[in-house]
Amino acid sequence: MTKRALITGITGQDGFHLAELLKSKNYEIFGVIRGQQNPKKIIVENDLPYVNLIEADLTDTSSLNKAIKDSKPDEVYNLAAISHVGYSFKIPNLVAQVTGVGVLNLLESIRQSGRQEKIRFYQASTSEMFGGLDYNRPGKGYDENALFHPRSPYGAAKLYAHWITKNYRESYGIHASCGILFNHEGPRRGLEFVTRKISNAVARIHLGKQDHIELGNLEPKRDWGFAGDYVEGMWLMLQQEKPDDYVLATGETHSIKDFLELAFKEIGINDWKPYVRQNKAFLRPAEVDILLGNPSKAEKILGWKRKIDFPELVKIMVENDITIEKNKKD
Ligand code: F7E
Repeated sequence: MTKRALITGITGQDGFHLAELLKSKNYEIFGVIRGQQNPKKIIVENDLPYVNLIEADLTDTSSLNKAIKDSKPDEVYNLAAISHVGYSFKIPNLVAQVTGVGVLNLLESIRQSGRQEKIRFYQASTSEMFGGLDYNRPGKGYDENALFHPRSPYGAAKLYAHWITKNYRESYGIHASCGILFNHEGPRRGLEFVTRKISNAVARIHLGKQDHIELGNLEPKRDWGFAGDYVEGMWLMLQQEKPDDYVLATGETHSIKDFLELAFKEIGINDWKPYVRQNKAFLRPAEVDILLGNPSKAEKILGWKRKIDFPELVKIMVENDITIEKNKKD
């Protein structure tokens, strides 16, 4: 029988990859779209024509109730959030409402739908909940039992969402799982995130459209994987008999300087330094210095493993941006 999935955050990078994956598995897919005249609606309509769009908002419970009622989902994937860590310092209250309490609203809609036993729920938790502090850095990377110490309004809101999801699992028996995902990137990543910002700038420098890039702190290290690999892990979590929480990561960490190095090499530039300037506007009030994940549990229980490694990821992103920028007039 065809399964039905409801995806919040369908306009984002992960929504796109997940919809493609579920389509290949013959799901009927419903995507929550938010906001009046959302400019991303047309992109979803073009790129994912098989997705049924439903207008709703995580902060509006009645619209969520209707989304659940209309889509009658077997699986709900909550990928929606205000997800930019730096921006979350500027609108902390809104981030708490959307990224944090919004998840409670969605869980309540599921609980009160009369179909809670039939629905499996995925919550997009994040490595930002760990905070990257020295005392909290196990040698083999953060696993599901590492201590949490979020360093941003975004991380704190996600931690609330994480715990309320676990709470609904324990209190009401909802089949709810949290994927604690480390950074995952790719051609569909928004230009406001550092990897895509770099791949896009490198492409433009290559084509003579700009001569430098302005960045913030170049020292932080991240465990960067490919988003297409990670949505497979989300799906696998909901296919398990029992709900649980899993870290998805590569088990490697690289600095922004490493990313710059590989990205500029793709266009034949060995020394990236003359092309990079620091702009204090991109510094954050508190930084997460290092993130390294330990995906052993997901590898063992879900049989999940990342396929694309770091150099390949950088290459894919730069090549994609060169193609896009070549075809764009500006
Ligand atoms: O920053 C530094 C910045 O914004 C990475 C989100 O998907 O992953 C993402 O959060 C690092 C930080 O991602 C610029 O200070 C330097 O240390 O690409 P990012 P993020 O903050 O790691 C986690 C797992 C999530 O859950 C989030 O939703 O790069 N950095 N210069 C910069 N970052 C940005 N954005 N722009 C710069 O110019």
